[in-house]
Amino acid sequence: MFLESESMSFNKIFILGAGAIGSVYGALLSKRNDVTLVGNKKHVETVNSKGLTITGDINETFHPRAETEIREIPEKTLIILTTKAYDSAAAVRGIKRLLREDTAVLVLQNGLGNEDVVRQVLGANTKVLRGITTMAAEFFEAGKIRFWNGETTVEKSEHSETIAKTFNQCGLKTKISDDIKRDVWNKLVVNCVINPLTAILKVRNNQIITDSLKPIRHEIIRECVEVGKAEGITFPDDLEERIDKEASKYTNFSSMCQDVMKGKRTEIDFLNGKIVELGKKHGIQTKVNAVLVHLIKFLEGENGISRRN
Ligand code: KPL
Repeated sequence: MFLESESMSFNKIFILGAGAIGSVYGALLSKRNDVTLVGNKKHVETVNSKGLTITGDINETFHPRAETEIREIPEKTLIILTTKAYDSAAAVRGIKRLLREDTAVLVLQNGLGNEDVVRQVLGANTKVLRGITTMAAEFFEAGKIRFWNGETTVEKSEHSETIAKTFNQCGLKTKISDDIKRDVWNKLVVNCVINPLTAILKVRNNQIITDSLKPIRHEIIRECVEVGKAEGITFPDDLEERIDKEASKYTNFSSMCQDVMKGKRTEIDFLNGKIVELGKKHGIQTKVNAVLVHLIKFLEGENGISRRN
């Protein structure tokens, strides 16, 4: 294990699951760090041959390394997990035997409970940290991503100062949370509102901020907050206004909307599905969230995705 005061940098950073968001982190971090993106074959080949072009809030081509799997983990490595939430267990199972005592794993995905899944697979000896991001990204095609800047928040731990410094140095605005559970829940509510509505309606995030959808948005939030409070979470009083304001800033297609449009499985089970699950545990009605889960599963079914996969 290395102490923060002894060393304030990582020898190596892997982006495990280099989709839209992960690729943006990898690109920006490659400005000053040895970064390898781990992603699908086509993306990896394009990044290695032509580079990774990020447009939107920046306009630049980067040249991180790219591989389809991690073969070796050097000392002082940070692994940023940005796979889809449902792929977490399989992704980390594949690297378990390569982990070192000083490897840190930062779980930077949407959804609730992901870090528990990762901890369960990797065991108590591996340092697993939770983080969240308000950045947004669209995967145009292999090697090309569009990006909306935002903020990264990481859980307090022995690695957090190093992570925050490493990220901030590369233009990724990052802070350390004083209550990561609260922050994860607040991001969860944002996703529970934006992701299924945009995916069902096939519109950009800011397009759901209409008066006609206000009762639905606010009912989703009300149910989430009731369940969250039963889990011991505190929320700001003006959460509805905050989410409306935040969503209206995003002109991107949400990750769930992109998944549905591409015929891919979504993260619904880790978002509104978790609200329904926890609602049952606490005896709280979550009818609107349940309807959204069913509608998204219908769309996944239309895309030929079996829930057993
Ligand atoms: O996390 C997101 C997502 O698309 O999954 C938001 C914050 C809604 C940005 O699109």
